[in-house]
Amino acid sequence: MNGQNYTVWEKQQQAKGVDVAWVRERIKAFKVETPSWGYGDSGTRFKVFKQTGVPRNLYEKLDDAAQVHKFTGICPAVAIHIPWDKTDDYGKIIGYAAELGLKIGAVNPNLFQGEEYKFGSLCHVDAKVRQKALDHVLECIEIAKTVNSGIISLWLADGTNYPGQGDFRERKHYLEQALQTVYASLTGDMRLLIEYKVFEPAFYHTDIADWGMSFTLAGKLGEKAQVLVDLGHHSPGVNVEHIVAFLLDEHKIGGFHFNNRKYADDDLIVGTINPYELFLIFNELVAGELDPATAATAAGIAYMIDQSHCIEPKVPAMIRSVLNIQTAHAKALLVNRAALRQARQKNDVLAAENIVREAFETEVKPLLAGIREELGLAPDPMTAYLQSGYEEQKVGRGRDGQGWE
Ligand code: PSV
Ligand code: MN
Ligand code: MN
Repeated sequence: MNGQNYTVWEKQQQAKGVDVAWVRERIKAFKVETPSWGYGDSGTRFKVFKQTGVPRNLYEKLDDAAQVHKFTGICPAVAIHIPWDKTDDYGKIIGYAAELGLKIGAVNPNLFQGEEYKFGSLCHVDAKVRQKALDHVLECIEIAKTVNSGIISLWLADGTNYPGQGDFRERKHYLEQALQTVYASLTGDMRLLIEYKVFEPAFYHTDIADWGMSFTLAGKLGEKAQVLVDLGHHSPGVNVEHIVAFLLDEHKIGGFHFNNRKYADDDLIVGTINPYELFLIFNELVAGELDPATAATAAGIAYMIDQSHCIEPKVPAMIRSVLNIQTAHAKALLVNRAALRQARQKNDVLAAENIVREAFETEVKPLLAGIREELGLAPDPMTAYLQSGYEEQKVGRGRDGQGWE
């Protein structure tokens, strides 16, 4: 679309009651965090497909994340996972990140890979294992303080495989006790985001299985504890946008883990299978931003990607994810809220559905390209990245700690 066509598009939107200047401002303000683990090797339960040139340490993960930020302009923070990203000098990490225009985002404890966690971590029957898990979370809080991160994203793999294996309520009590200590260690503006997941790795029961359980735990702790919604952690058919709206209204949504699901926790590129669902989630978030009663909670939401690409090249996969998120957000900003309200008041079902769907069907590529150019970015980040030569240069890292060759 050339400039003249864009002007026509803008006029059409204005005629529909869309405040285009506001839309542009909101798009510019939106940021999404990428995960350090999304740049490293990953695989399925059956095999890890090793790629050439994957980062071997946090510095190289930051190098890759910096590329995603360089070309999209909206990813200045990188989430870390401990111990995957453990280092003996976090000061150096912050400095290196700052040189790349990045900062460290959420700190994710890992309570799922130790041998001792075979039967659980914070919910384990053995007090020694529970203490070890708790110490790890407390260590992560200290790391978060060191790297100036305000967020601990807590996910437990705890659960059981068979009826009778565990005492649901006893495990819940263990968890509540541990979370009290965790919560008491948060300082300043730090927040604890509690992630839920319906199943996996445990198959019979999961100790924090759904948003209601995260919500209850967070509610008992206090304001600094909120729910983290990971798009891959629900049963098929669950209305995630409704959960989002409900949590927003309760001021209890603290963050997102974006990814794509078809069957379960697929962790693939967000927005590839069901872009309409992603848009509908943003539709609720934008509505929440516009409502003075929920605006502050909406503004505090940490938007994060939680993906592990195992068959596709990682940096372009992350760029695609970011672009899909930005597109869904832009489209949600185009919903004519006044007209939607009127249609709802009249119970005009077809008009209401049409207003929402029309925004989704609106082409936003020229809008986004124009905004990027205004910000000094290439209008098409994917093409620009692929032409930059970084993918080829990255291959030179080699493997096995040899460094760039
Ligand atoms: C678990 O499935 C999860 O969504 C949690 O957020 C973990 O920290 C992450 O994936 C690990 O990839
Ligand atoms: Mn997650
Ligand atoms: Mn997950």
